[in-house]
Amino acid sequence: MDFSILPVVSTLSDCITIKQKNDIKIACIDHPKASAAVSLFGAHVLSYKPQGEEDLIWVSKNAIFDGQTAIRGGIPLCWPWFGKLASPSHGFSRIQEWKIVEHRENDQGVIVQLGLSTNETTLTMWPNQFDATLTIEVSDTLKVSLGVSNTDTKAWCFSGALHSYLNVGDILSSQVTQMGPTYIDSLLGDKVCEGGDTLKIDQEVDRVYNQPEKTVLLKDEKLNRTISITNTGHNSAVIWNPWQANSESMADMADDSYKTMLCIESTLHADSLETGYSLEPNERYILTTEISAR
Ligand code: TA6
Repeated sequence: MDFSILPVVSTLSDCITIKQKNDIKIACIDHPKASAAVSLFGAHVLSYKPQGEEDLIWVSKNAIFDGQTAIRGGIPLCWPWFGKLASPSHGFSRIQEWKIVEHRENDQGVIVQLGLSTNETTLTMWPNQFDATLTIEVSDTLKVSLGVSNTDTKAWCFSGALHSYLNVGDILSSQVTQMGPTYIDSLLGDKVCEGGDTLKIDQEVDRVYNQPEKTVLLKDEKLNRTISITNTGHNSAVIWNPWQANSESMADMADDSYKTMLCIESTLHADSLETGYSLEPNERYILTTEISAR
């Protein structure tokens, strides 16, 4: 999706312009090394194009930009829980309005940091005090870091993910390596399974790989590139493609969406809200993903 053509709301710096898409403000970054787009609704990365490269990030052409619905595609920020452990699905961060708290740029690239803290709405869904930042570093690679601090007087538990939708030329001529030997298969009632090193996607897949290598590789024959995904702070890497029937049944996916996307997620997975990572008062936790193409 081309965000550069949207109407300008304001100019933040030489490289950062705020644009508007329906009800959403989008920070558009344009630097000689790469361009990128980040929605302030959800702190949701929507695009990352290194110079001369097709977008590494996929956004559904039917995505809804109404400032209430989670955007389909990009890098949804799932926090303070991953999946359907509570409502809303994947936590509230991706449906909250974030603020730009800092931005910097030089000839190496651009850094934008967004922030979100406890407010009346978050307290109705999760009774804990927090301070979260999402730092987006746009350069020869895209680095996205979620930092969460416990500003409460008690410990709280969380899980989460940087749920990247990666753009592929053709899913059937793509393959994934370095996901590790074992996975929990959500399509088989969370059965623990063993898999081979090379994963070809030719049907619906929804798996939590619990021993991934630090870097996962997505080889895309059609676009003649390999996307590299390097994660830290995670305990697993989730892989998801809804395939045809689910794409057809989701209002914000086009029928053939599944052919050009694959989610490879930097995930801190937990089985319940109570068994997530426990963060003490004044402690901070950082979950990252770094994406590049070669
Ligand atoms: O990360 C995989 C997953 O949890 C799938 O089970 C699938 O439902 C997907 O995320 C999308 O979730 P969403 O709430 O965005 O529709």
